[in-house]
Amino acid sequence: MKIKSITAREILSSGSTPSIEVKVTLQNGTTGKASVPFGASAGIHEAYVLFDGAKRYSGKGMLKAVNNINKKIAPNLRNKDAFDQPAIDQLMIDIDGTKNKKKLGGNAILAVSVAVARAAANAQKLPLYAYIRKAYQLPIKKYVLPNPQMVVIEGGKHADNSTDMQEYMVAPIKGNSVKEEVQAGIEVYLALKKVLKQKNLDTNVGNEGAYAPAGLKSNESPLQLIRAAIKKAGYSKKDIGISLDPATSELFHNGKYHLKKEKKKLTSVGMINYFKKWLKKYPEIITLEDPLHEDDWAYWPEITRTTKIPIIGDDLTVTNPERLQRAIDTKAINAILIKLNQIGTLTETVQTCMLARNNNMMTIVSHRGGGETNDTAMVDLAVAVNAAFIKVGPSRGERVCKYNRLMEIADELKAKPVGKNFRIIH
Ligand code: 2PG
Ligand code: MG
Repeated sequence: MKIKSITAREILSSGSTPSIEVKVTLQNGTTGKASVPFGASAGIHEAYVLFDGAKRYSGKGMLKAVNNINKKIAPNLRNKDAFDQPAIDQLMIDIDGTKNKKKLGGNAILAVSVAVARAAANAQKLPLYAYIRKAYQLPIKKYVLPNPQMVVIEGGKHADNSTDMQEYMVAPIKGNSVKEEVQAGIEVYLALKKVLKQKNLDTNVGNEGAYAPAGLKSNESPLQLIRAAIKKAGYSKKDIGISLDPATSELFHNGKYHLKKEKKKLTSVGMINYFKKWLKKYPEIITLEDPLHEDDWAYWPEITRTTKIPIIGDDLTVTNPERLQRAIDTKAINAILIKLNQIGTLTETVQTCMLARNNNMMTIVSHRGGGETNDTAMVDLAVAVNAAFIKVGPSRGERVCKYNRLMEIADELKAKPVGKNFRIIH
């Protein structure tokens, strides 16, 4: 099925900055659309996000990327086979010619990549998740759906005056149904609002729709507040775990991890010990993402070896198969965060997911904290690869559309979430 046309437009994302929307039309008239997000605490090894850098939108316009799609990508992809996604993606990688997709922009390439996949899925009358399995001939038989990982308190680069650490999440793991797990997560989020109000803390939300209260005493206090909220909502740690993403690349300057809230400067070993104390005190913590910075390769194996929970690479691995291979070889992590825009094509993203899977590593597919859109491709990807979790905020339209898509797929497939067995590769 040949591609007839590709058109890109500048749209708005949740960060009140632009993003790109692409429409692909196939020769039989079938269309597919996609839009792409970007991060606030993006890792330095991610695919390049091409912003205009001029005056409009404080330099964050995306007209250069839009132009690259309309003028450089579209003419080269016209008449190419939309059903051959690996070839489509490879062609864009070749046209770009740089290691981090700097010339065309990772944002431009990814928007086209996902829009082509959607058009192809539509032409084959398949939901996107089923098309992804088919297009890459993934050797996965059953559908085991991801649990939610809901950001309920946020700080760091996602909010002013909150914690140094970026994300405190609740992870419902009861496993009966996606609907029940989403409901449980939201009920805890709403209970947390009451807990915060009782303590005279504000309930304004940050970039990802999680609370971002000023005046928290320490980086540890959210753990106590969330523990109280889980209880208040009538759940226990059997139903709901806590997941953390301190996003420590953002805390690391001049050789030390800076915790401003606590006036502490820690070494890598100090940071590891800091988290180990938490893990001991809060056994409900079930996953820990980016406990060390994106190039702290020497210390990652130590925290992974000496803790019992999944240690997730995000900025460390940036959905990049080469960086994941290094992490596998050095035993730096035992779980990986997946973001389509970190690497910039659907094909490379699926490749990274399968590399993780073949090494017995769970995957968590994630939203972005800079500018999100209403695109839900990340959910279909998570379902296609049997990811263990989807990490998404609990409020704001660009977040809840992801949970709504997951619940829609659950109804369609009559499949259950992975629940407590999230570490097992299904
Ligand atoms: C993260 C993400 C998503 P950002 O660090 O995991 O929550 O944040 O998109 O800002 O990099
Ligand atoms: Mg992260």
